[in-house]
Amino acid sequence: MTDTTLSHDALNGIVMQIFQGAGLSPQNAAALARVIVAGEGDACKSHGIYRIEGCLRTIKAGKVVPDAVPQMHQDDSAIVRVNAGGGFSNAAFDAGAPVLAERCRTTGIAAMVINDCTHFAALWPEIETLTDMGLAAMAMCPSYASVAPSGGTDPLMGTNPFAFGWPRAEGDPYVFDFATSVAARGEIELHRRAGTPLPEGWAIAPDGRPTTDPKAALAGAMLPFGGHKGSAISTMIELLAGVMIGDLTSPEARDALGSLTLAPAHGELIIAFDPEKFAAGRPGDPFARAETLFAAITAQGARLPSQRRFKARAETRAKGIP
Ligand code: NDP
Ligand code: PYC
Repeated sequence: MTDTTLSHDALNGIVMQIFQGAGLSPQNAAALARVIVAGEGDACKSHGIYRIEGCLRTIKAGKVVPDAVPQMHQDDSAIVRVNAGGGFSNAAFDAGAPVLAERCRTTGIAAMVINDCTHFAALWPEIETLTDMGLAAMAMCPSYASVAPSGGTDPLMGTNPFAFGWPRAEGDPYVFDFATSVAARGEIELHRRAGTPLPEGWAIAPDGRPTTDPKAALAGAMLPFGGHKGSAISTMIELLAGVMIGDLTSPEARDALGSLTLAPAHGELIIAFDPEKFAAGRPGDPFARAETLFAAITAQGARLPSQRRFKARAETRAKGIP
């Protein structure tokens, strides 16, 4: 490491110290530090160390339970339920993931429902936890109302992230993780802080006109990716990871919090799949067939999602995080 870089471990120690100093229990501080350092280390700045400040403001405002202990509720079904008890989602995920994986290996498919959590994080660290266990997985959650439906002008949906992962025997898993808005709100906030304009097509101002001004975008509405298609996927996330799991939708989360400047509270849905169980009795090995598909994508010069991230991770592990 140099005098302008930190190792992952060193940054993790600092972030842990900051959160414990703000009153988070060691369990919650460790879970938060892990995803924030992972974000910074993978050059995902919209969910890296810049998020510390927002988490601290959310703790100070009394909107998150700093020493919450996740409570697991198990029955015989394929649904593993974890109540975060008003704490951050990350400790709840860490508590439920091994149970989810075990249930999935038995039944072929299983879901984890996280309720009553404050959520600020990227989803790919969770997806990678499950792909590391040899499972395919998807994760999704609402956020708070900041995105207009396609054809509308008022914020209603959240930036609702959607992530998927497929395990690979060699090398990094196949993972994508994106906001269902054109870009994450964190990207707009980073433009605001840097004083740089947004690319066109990201947002509309409060008067409904297109804007490249980050302040006007934050006050107005962000736009869904892919027009009506992103809008529909975002609506699906409101239904599955809000309504269906008995937790808040994005407009409800905004109204409950009364602000778009603190981390929102709602639920999250994670679904795990055992590819070998799904493919049983069918021709071909699912993992080998997936490799054929990935090779055909990259043979065209296209890159797989997360390749930029994995490259950044290798670099920051070798040289430190700037
Ligand atoms: P990006 O648009 O930057 O990236 C989305 C995905 O597309 C990534 O997996 C990325 O991989 C991949 N990708 C980008 N360019 C290419 C390309 N040319 N070819 C193939 N794949 C590509 O992300 P977003 O701004 O939409 O979201 C950022 C993060 O914000 C996510 O991690 C998400 O979970 C988080 N988020 C969290 C929310 C919450 O409520 N908790 C709300 C909204 C977002 P790579 O990283 O390698 O570029
Ligand atoms: O970047 O859109 C976002 C976001 C919202 C909540 C957490 N991240």
